[in-house]
Amino acid sequence: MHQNRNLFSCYLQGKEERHDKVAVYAGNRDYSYAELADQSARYANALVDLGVTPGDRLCAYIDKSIDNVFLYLASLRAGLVYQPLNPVFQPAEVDYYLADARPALVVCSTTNENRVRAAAERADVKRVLTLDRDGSGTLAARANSAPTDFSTCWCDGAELACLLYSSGTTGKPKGIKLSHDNLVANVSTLVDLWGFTPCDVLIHALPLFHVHGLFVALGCVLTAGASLRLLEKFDAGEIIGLLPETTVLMGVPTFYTRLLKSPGLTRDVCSSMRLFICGSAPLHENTFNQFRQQTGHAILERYGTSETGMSTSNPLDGERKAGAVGKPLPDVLVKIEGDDGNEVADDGVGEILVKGPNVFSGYWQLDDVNRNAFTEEGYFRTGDLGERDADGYIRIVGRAKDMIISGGENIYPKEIEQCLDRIEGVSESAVVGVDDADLGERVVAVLVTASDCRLDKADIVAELKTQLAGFKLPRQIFFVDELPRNTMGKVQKNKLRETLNECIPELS
Ligand code: MCA
Repeated sequence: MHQNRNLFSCYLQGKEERHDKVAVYAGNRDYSYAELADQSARYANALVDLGVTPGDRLCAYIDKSIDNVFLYLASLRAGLVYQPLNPVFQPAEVDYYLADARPALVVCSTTNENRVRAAAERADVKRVLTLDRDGSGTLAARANSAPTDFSTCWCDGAELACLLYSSGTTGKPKGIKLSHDNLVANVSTLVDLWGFTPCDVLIHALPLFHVHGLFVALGCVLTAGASLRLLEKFDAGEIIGLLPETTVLMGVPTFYTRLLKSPGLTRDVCSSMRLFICGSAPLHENTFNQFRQQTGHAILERYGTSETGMSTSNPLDGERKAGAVGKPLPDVLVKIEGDDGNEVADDGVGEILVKGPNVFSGYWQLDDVNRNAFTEEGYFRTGDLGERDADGYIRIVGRAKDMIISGGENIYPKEIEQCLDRIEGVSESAVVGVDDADLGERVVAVLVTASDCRLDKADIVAELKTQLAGFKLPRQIFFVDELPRNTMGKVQKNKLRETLNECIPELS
């Protein structure tokens, strides 16, 4: 009989030799691999008792905690499709995800329970249970009294493990279907490529609802039988304090710029570190160089998308080039396609296309979109623009899609513009990302108002706050008489961005 291809097996199944080893340090406790197995079994039993069955979606709208890790593992073990949501989403945003994915169960914090119950009712979602950061809640209570043995759901590999959402030019988030095979293939490659061993200790300060924190950081550690320190969120001082007992850090560029600004980041505190990895947004060459000078470490930059997981990486051994995201992973094919549909020559710019076992099978219930998302040969069109140098290293030079990356979070202008356009007195709006030393890009809104209307910026933000998560809110708002348009009447966002970058000072 062939082996179970459930992602959980890759992490823990039948790996008795690592049972006593610490898997996670969280708060002032540590959790062994055996405890992860037991606790995830309890949660899996609780889920099955609730009547959910393999293939059902489980929406996790919860804060980061060790119980969040148990729940994620339980979802895999029970054969459910894990749908994580950013816990800072507003009810209006949650409505959409519930209506689209139709989960069998939503797990949320007690604070959000009433709002989620109302949203669940609107979307005809039957079960709402709670799980709080401190390990309490109605689901936690059920798990606490459940048995610690559970037979992990058998998978052939093609079954969905996760449904992650990313927005698009229309402003409507799309569900990304990731199978157990997609996730196993990518994490296994990364563990080898980045030289993970059971001796590694990784600082985990990323959210647990994105590819980066969930599949890459947590995934590499569990696959390798290493350990991680689970931090609630990024805090530069806390991380610098932990570096002497750490071997790997994964982060977005904002982590590195903030670490450089903090006191105490020296070669000495990094002496046990073997690897700093960066992704999710472009790492500025200055940050790479300054970090190297101050710590002696060349940050390893890599590139991925939610649809593909990781696709390229700078090498563990060998030159890590500043401003480059490295070469395709060993089992991944990357093509750079020009406007004419042909592959471009070295140093030519084109769209990055990706094919391999890491690539998702399509967007959730969006057959029309899926037809254009892949080429005839099965390459996924990332929408990112790149070029490949003579050594085979790829650089990301732009995005074909109208998207802002702020602090590693992807933000879609359309979604914000739609909210702005609904405000009385706003005739039209354009939202762009301008350069920001801390976040890489920050959200800026430019508005045209009706001639007889004076709008207050604070009121606009207050109105947006009721509909959008805080990280999407414009940090600055400008009023103009008209938006720059091309001859076709299309708003020239590039021009707007250039003007704003030239005219407005950095925020302090
Ligand atoms: C928080 N705020 C933000 C952001 N995060 N504003 C803009 N952009 C952000 N990313 C706002 C909050 O709304 C709040 O506003 C204020 O900042 C402080 O909030 P706090 O939670 O304290 O923020 P922070 O701790 O400073 O967070 C910044 C951060 C965080 C550390 C950069 O956003 C982060 O961990 N980002 C990582 C995201 C990530 O994992 N991306 C991977 C996705 P107010 O004060 O007004 O309320 S991409 C991926 O997975 C792909 C495939 C890949 O390749 O990796």
